[in-house]
Order: sequence, then structure tokens, then C-alpha cells
Amino acid sequence: MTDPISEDLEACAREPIHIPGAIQPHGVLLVLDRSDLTILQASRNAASMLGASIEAGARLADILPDIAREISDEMSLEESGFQQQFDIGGRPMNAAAHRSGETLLLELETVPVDGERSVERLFPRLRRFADSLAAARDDQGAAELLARHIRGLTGFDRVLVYRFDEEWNGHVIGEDGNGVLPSYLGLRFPAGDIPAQARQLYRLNRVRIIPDVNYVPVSIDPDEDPRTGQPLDLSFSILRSVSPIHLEYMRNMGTAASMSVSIVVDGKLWGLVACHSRNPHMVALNVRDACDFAVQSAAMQIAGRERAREVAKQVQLGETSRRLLAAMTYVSDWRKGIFAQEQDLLAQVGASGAAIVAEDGCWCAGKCPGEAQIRSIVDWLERKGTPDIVSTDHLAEEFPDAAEFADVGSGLIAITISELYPSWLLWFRPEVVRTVAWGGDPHKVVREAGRIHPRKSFEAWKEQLRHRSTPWSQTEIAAARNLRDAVVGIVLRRAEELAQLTE
Ligand code: BLA
Repeated sequence: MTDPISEDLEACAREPIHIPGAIQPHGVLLVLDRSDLTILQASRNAASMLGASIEAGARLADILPDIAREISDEMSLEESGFQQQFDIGGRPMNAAAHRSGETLLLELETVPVDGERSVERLFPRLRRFADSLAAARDDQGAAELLARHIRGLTGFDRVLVYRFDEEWNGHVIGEDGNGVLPSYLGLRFPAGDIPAQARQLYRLNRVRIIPDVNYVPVSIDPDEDPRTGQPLDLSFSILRSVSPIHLEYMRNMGTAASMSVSIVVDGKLWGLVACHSRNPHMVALNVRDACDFAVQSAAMQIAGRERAREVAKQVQLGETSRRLLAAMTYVSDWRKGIFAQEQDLLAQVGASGAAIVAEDGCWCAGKCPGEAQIRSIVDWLERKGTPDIVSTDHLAEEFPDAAEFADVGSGLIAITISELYPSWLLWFRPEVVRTVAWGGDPHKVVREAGRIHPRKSFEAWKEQLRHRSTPWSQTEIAAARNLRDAVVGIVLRRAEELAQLTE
């Protein structure tokens, strides 16, 4: 990748967002020595917000005795951190603390005044959500329900359920809004909108909030750990100052406040719930926690359904596989066996055509390109020196000649079986023309003053995808691989039997 845009995107992914050296101003950060809770570093707004003078070397017990007492009790018991509400200088503040190496990061956050979302009201809401989620008929229904519930909890203008695809582009699959911000339902957003290091961080730290995009960052004093000289790692901080590029993105989108909650399924970032308001908007820490709980519950339900569908498919493919194997075992040439089960051969990977190419012939089942075209694919595969299995839903991208026969061969799985005369088994899928709507033209990356900027417009931009088939699923690719292993096994056994006969 050498074009300026790819370089820019790679540079984006290198921005060290976990060590910005500053926090957002709706709270205070104190970095404490874990052993005696002395203050090592403090955000520069600490004195004014806490109404106390904070000096390096001071002890937390002398400044905030209630919090110091609770922390020493709680942190020794609980590895995962601590959260509680305190009265500081006559106003309620939420305290959160987590360990980071030898230090403890204590964050104190102002509590928005919002009786509607008090703790007493959270539990009945969560229970109602759990009940309705269990009744949701499909993923779409669950995503809509989740968006509605999170909006009810938080009061944002618009809540989106955003799902990543294999290339890390995102797709808005659920939405709830009050009409203040435009609808993004059904739109896709390119992978570069959330670079790799941000995704990595969001997998580990699931909730983040930017209550006011026009905030002035508050730096930390001293800016490095006085004992190690290292910058302060804010990966797990709730106040971490945000990447300026992302703030520009939010302004371009017309949003002044944003919160997002990661959807993590089996340890992998599956998607995000992204919330926005046109005006600044804050959500209390305990409500953000309730959102995290609701989002992970919905994620488990969606993932459970997905798994059930995959298992059903695997069982079905397993049966097809067994019939194919039986057919190959009782004939002298495996290729004849496999073609005697034409329907199973296609069903094995959900293809509409299949072909075997060897020196002594070319056999086709279902809808295939012509023989010369099939041979040109094999020549290309051999020139490429490909691995044992190749799969693509966009053959013409890598092999432009394939555009000619896109109607039957836009998608390809190819496996090679090496024997005395190498053979290729190819499966084909036809073109399925799709129109995809993006949130703004993803090819229109803005470069100004030598660096990349987020695009200015998020207006729906439609792109027609040509020469592509429906994608092959992981289960289908695994089924092709299994069949290859089985054929190789049969071929080897035959060769051994033959060798014994001729000894
Ligand atoms: C972060 N980008 C984010 C976040 C979201 C998005 C949700 C997490 C922070 C938050 O909750 O606001 C993107 N927001 C979206 C998308 C939708 C949405 C896709 O509402 C769709 C509906 N962004 C760019 C470019 C770069 C970039 C070109 O557009 C890099 C050059 C970077 N985005 C970027 C960075 C972060 C980010 C660095 C991390 C911000 C941080 O946590 O510090």
C-alpha cells in the first residue's frame, strides 16, 4: 500500500490515543501510589473542582478521607475496579478507580441532574428490556429493541446499532431517534472511520462518552509519571481526552455529544451502539454501566442465534459430506464418484456450478463458465502459485478476465489435489448485483495541510457493486477444505494400495 490515502489511514491507526496526556473537563483525575495513596499526578482542574489544594506528595486521606477509606477497603477485595457516589464540597460526584501497574487512577465525575434515570428506575427498565429481548423474533428485531432501550436509558437524540463486517466496515442495523438528527439506518461506514488501535481499545474498555465535542482538554501535572518518566496510560480511564480527528468527525456529522458501547461477542468486537445528540449531553456513570449490561445481554442473544444457525448448517453439510465420501470410496476414480452425486457436490458449499480440471479432461456440473474460460482460471491459479484452497466473492478483482463470465462465475472456491496428474476442483457462484448505501462517499477522503481529514458530508451515497457473488461463509469454506482433505486421503490410500500390488 503506497498511495497517499492508504498511508494516511495507516498514520491514523498509529495515533497513540491511549496516551493523550489530557482528560475531558467534566471530571478530575488523580494518579495515586497504590501502596499509600499519595498523589503522584493530578489533572490541572483538580483544585478548582474539588475545592481543595492538591500538591504532589499529598495523601488522599487528608484531602478526600471518605474516598480514601472506601478505596483501601474495596480495591484490596476487588480486582476489577471500584465505583461509588460521594458528596464532595456539597455536590454529588461519581468516583471510579482502576489499577494501572503500581498506580491507581482515581476519577471523579460530575453527576448530571436527571431524576428520571435514577438507580431506582434502572432496574425495572432493565428487567422489562430482558423480557422483551427474549421475545424478539430475529436479529433485526433485537437490534431495534436495543436501540430503543438505550435511548430510553440515556436520552440521546439518536441511537444506532452498528455491526462490523469482515473488513471492519460498519453497517447500521438498528436505530431509534427523535428526528432531531438524520436517520442512518441501513447505511454503511468505511473501516477507516474507526481505526485499528481504537477498535483494539474499545474491545477492552467497552464504554466511552464525549459529553461536549467543543471541550477544552485539561492536561495532567506533571505530564509524565515522576517515578518512571513514562506517559500516563489512559486506556481504562473514563475521562480520557479524545483524538482531535474524531472530534472533527463529530462536528462534521452535526453532533455535539456522543457515547458508544462496544458489542463484544466471544472476545471479538462485533459492533458498537453509537449514541448522539445535537447538543451537549451527559449520562451518569451508573446509567452508562446499565447500558453496558443491556448491550452485552443483547449481544449474547444475537450471538446465540447466529451460533444455532451455523450449527444447523454444519450438520447439514456434514451429511452431504458423508454421502460424497461414500460415493468416492467405491469407485476407482474419485472424480467419477463425486460427479455421480452432482447435487451434493454443489450443496457442499452452496455453489451453483462445479468443475474438475485435470490433464485428461474437464468435467462440469450445474452452471459453469466455458471450458476455455475454466482452463484460463486454472492457468491463472497456477501462475499465482496459490495455496491449497482459494476463495473469493469477487474473482474479477484479482483476475480481470473473469468479468466476461461474471454471470456464472463471480464467486470461486478452488481446491487443488496433487497426485500424479494434479487436479483442480472449482466451485462457482453467479453475480448478484447489489446496491450499497454509504454514510457519505467513502472514496472522498479529504486531504488538507498534508494530512487526512474526516469527510464533510454523511449524506447517503449509493454504490452499485458489480461482478460479485454472495460471500462464502466460514462454514462453507471449511466444508470445501474438509472435502479436499478427504479426497487427498482417498488418493493417497489408492496410491499405497497400488504400490503394494506392484511390489
Ligand atoms: C473513534 N469513530 C470513533 C468512534 C466512533 C467512530 C463511534 C468512537 C468514539 C465515539 O463514541 O464517538 C465512528 N461514529 C462513527 C461511525 C458512525 C458514528 C462510523 O456515529 C456511524 C454512524 N476517523 C475518521 C478518520 C480517522 C478517524 C479519517 O473519519 C483517522 C484519520 C479516527 N475515529 C478516529 C479515531 C478514533 C475514532 C482516532 C478514536 C477516538 C478516541 O477514542 O480517542
